[in-house]
Amino acid sequence: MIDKEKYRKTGFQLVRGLFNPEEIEDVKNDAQEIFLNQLRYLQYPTDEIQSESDFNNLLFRLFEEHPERLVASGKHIQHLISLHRLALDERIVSIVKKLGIQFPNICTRPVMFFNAQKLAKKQVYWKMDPHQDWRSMQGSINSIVAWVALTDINISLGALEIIPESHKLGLQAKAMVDSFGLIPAELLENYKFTPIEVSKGDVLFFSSFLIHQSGNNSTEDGIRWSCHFRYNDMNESEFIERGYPHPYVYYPNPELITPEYPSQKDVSNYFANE
Ligand SMILES: O=C(O)CCC(=O)C(=O)O
Repeated sequence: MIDKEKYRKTGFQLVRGLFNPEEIEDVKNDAQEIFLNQLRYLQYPTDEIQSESDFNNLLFRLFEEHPERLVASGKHIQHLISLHRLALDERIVSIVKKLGIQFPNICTRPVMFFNAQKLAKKQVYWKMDPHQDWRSMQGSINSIVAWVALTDINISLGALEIIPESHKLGLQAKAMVDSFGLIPAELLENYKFTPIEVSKGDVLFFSSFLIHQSGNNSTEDGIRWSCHFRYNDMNESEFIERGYPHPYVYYPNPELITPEYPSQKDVSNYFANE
């Protein structure tokens, strides 16, 4: 049940089983299929995959041997149609409205995370320090984040950790580091994080001012799959008054990433053979 009063007090609302496991598996399978295309192309032994851990180990190998292919695949995963559909799903939108957003709008593109230390060159790519999302969003004061579990996530897989009621502290993230508005360590001395263990399909809604951090994925070969959506309220009066700031920048690389590609022949061959 959605309890707006409790949400306003605590800064979060956990909705168990908002999506059924099959719907969630479809989204994760799409992401894995993108990686599998690269693994097959490189002739990794994908036929021998029998478990999640077999798949994960091939992905760790891909990152070691061809990090640029893993990173590029990860970028395309952010554009999955199934991921974007989830962000637009009426079940999410209606809850965001019940929690106080009158005219919900997408704040920024959806993101999918697949966190494991073995898939990251920097800590921020698998474990985020305490931060508030509002600092990067700069949207409406009632903006909301929906954090969707794409797999079961317990403490050892790095359950998200939050500080209940910390949204009421207001904007404490003064500086941006690696695209996140980090919280000064002194402030945290007086607070305790609460880990939120979730099952696939559960959704944690929280105020963009709620202080949170990644838990520690301490598993040997587990990947912590999740996706995160952010919503503004286009009817919120101060957002209107501030002129609807939008801090995200998105532009294409001006270089040809595959040099000399495509030749005229590549293009005419494709259309000739279709
Ligand atoms: O999933 C996580 O561990 C942290 C994600 C997060 O905090 C964010 O995207 O703002």
